[in-house]
Amino acid sequence: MQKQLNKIAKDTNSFLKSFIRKQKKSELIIPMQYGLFSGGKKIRSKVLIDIGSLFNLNYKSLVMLGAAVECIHAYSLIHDDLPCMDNDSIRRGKPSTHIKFGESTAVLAGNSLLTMAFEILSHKYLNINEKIKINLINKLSECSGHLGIAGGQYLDLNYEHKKISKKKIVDMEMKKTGKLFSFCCAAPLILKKKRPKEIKNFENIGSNIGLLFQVADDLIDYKGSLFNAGKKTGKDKKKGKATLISLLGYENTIKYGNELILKINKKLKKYGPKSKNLSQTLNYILTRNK
Ligand code: GRG
Repeated sequence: MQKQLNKIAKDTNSFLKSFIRKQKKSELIIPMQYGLFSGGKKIRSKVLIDIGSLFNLNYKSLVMLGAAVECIHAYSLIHDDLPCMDNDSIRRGKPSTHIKFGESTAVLAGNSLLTMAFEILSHKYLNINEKIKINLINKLSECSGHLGIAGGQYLDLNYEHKKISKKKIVDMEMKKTGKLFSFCCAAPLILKKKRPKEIKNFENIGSNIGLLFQVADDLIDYKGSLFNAGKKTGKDKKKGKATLISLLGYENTIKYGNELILKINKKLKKYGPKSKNLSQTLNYILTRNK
């Protein structure tokens, strides 16, 4: 699993580096690269490639789609760390982008990474049918906006220090973290021109993977260390964050995570041994320490 993840991270970074190298230079490139190449796991790309392998899709195209997703992810982390958001000074064991380059530069580097995702999807390097490209761009923009990551982040910030129901917390996590995973699960089916119903099924799998990811993130914040996690831990309680762990407790949250894995695996059963990679990824997501 770790070997596959390392290969995907290496291939994604190589694509992104060469994409940036071929562009004109600007002052923002250094902070953008800092946010993109400071050691992220590339787990979203892994999920996208695992789903792509269920449908025998071309690895290089999947890496490019993953690269676009990683640009959005890096953008969300840069903005998430800003003082007006979660105000974190350490990310991936290093100073956050705004600590290193200043707040306004971090905002602009984040914005530029968002638009870079769509430059990648619309670029001629991604050699796919134009209609499919438009569908991918439409899905990724929908997942990133007010109905997706940005909307989820709004809820996350607004739920602080309030008593929030489990249903609302799940909805918030599925937007904030789940929507990007939904794109990763839907994109291979969009590429394969599958029916909307099938695409929707995989979007739902993505929402549950996002929720699983967030469950693990809560567990890391609760029990993990700065050394392993590469970011400060124990913050959720201090900030009065509405999390599943604050509602269910530590043990029940682990149980909830395992039940999510069973639920997702059940949906993947019809793909037989081909779904083994994704099942391994799910276990990795829940048991990771960073
Ligand atoms: C990106 C459209 C858009 C809007 C910005 C700030 C913000 C609005 C959203 C924040 C969303 C956010 C930070 C969700 C948390 C997801 C999460 C647990 C991230 C950590 O992901 P990892 O562990 O990170 O995959 P690495 O470091 O491995 O890349």
